[in-house]
Amino acid sequence: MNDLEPLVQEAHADFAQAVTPADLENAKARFLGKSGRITEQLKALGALAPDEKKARGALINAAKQQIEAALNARREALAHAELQTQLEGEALDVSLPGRQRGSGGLHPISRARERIEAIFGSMGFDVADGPEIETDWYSFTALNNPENHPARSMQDTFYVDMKDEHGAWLNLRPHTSPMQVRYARAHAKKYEGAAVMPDIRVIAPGRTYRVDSDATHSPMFHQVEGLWVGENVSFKDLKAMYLDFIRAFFETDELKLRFRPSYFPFTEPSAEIDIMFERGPLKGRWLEVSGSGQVHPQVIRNMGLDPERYIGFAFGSGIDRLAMLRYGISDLRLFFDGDLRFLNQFE
Ligand code: 2NM
Repeated sequence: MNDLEPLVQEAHADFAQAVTPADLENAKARFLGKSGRITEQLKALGALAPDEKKARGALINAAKQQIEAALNARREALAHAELQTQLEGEALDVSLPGRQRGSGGLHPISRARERIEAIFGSMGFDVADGPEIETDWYSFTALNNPENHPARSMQDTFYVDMKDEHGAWLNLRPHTSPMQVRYARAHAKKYEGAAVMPDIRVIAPGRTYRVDSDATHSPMFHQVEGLWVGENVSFKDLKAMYLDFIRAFFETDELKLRFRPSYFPFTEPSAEIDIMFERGPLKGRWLEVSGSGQVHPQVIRNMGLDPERYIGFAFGSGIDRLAMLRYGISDLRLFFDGDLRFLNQFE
């Protein structure tokens, strides 16, 4: 061991302590810089005798090379560590699914509505849609809802802070029947004075609103109402038509239907329509799927038609409820949460 050995050790220790390239360059200057420790040693050579100079010079050079080697090793180590940190920071998990532009899909209620429209379309029904903000006359009066009927109260119907030309508050339609009345009036007007009027066959699907909110009621829900008016229409037409529809909708003929007496202001007589599956998970229970009835003569009159000549049948079903039954959904609110984990199942 020579007297320069501790200096080499010291350089090793200093370089090891450097954690950034700048630290390392400072440490380098302390040993190899203009007034560094090795440089000092080399300067001191001048004072030595020529024969001593050669041996001492070789020793100093050897120490210098060792220090330079240590410096380079540390430089590489720091560069490697820096690269490592950078790579970790930019780490890519190649096992993750790629980010794609979703293709999107129809909401289950829209799918159910489109099925309903296609089925009724194939049976010769027109599809009508119209305003969701309605006048008092179309939502209630035309439909034979008496002035003091609870449906007209603030607890049942949403009102808009705006009045119509008769001074009555506008409302968010509580059913799609106003659209049936609008459609029937336009139809009646079109054939006014004609010898014969083609039957009115129309469905009105769409958003409806009522002050109600729990697991089976949403303040906004969807209805489809159907109307068939003609000179020679009967309850059996309603029954056959609805049975065809419901069997097509659920894609099964193993399904029974019954009418159960009920009450609606706009129909007389009125009935609930229940269905029972003879197969599958819902087998054996009567399920209420619709209201229905013979359109009240006063409503026929409000459609611009003579109730002595024309007879009408109508039904009203909840699209949400039909979709729940078809897709096996237990909570109505899932439709309106917008949770993609739920919605993506219907693509
Ligand atoms: C229902 C039940 C029974 C209905 C009546 C009419 C119209 F416009 F003709 F008067 N449209 N829909 C009706 C009849 C709706 O929903 C439970």
